[in-house]
Amino acid sequence: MGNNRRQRVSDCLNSPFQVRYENAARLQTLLNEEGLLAVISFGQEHETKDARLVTVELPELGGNSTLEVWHTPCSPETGYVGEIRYSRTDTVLFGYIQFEVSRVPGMEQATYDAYRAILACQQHLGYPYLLRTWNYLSDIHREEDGLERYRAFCLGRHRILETTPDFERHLVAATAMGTRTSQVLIYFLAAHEPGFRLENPRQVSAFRYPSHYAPRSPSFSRATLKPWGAEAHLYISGTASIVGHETRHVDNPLAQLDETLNNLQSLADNARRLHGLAIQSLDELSLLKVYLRQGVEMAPIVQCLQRRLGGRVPALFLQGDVCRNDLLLEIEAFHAGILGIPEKALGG
Ligand code: 3EB
Repeated sequence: MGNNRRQRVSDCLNSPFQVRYENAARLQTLLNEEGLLAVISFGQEHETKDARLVTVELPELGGNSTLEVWHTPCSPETGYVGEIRYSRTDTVLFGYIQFEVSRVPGMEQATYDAYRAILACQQHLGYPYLLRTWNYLSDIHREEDGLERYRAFCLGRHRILETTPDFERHLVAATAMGTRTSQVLIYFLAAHEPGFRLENPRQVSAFRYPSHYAPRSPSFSRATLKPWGAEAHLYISGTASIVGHETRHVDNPLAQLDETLNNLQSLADNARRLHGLAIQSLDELSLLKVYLRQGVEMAPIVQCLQRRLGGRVPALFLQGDVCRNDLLLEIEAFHAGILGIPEKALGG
């Protein structure tokens, strides 16, 4: 790909990329396309090494083999900065880091170091603001030196992010999910300008969770809203059946799904009220990614989703270990929409 970034400025005035689910049989074709910012595959890792390709090693459910494809009208440039592989346009930076965590120095320090490498890459290339992160952690519930690995991850992430200017205001949407492989994978999206941090009035902000969940609270926001000209992207974090800061409906997957959808609706309402994002109901979302804990049956979840969303939103189902033991499922979402006038500015 080299340095031939043949792009017209006008191409990137609105959303710099679009996201779609496509059939995994298209992988080679996609990798030969110029306008590919990133492609995320699921399940087994591929032989092909490409800075635009990451593999989330979680089994896809439902018998399909799906890719998440980030198309751009530009020609991304790819490369390395330190341990980060990246793909970028003039507007956005996609990057990832993958590593083994050994007992020494352990998950906290490994997370600290990984995020330090990400921040350095962002600084070096000039995309200082994160918009969203995905964190896939091996053995997320295992205890090491008396601390669950997810909690050690939270410690390391907090310790590095709190060194950045105005860090709570700039917290971004995230996913943190357990995998059954040995490596940790973190991938991210960053830009020249920050997005807006969005919280959910039904939920205590994760960065304000009481300390019994983790010695340092999880450093993420419920969503990031990023205006791109007259358009906007809404990156919604992994969202679960949590009201206030407590898990609801322990052992009841369908009730957890219902509560999760209530949370997603409340977030969408907040994006409309505060920023004028043109979204009324969840069936307008662009994409969903549904994570089910092992043993949770998929068919009833699909039925219930169809009842509430009418089956109009493309959804990908993965099996993963949600980071709180009592959560049976989690849903993340992406929405590309239009910005209008915020209701709050109209007195709404
Ligand atoms: C929750 O709402 C569920 O630590 O980055 C969801 C998404 C969750 C991201 C993270 C954790 C994270 O607290 C867990």
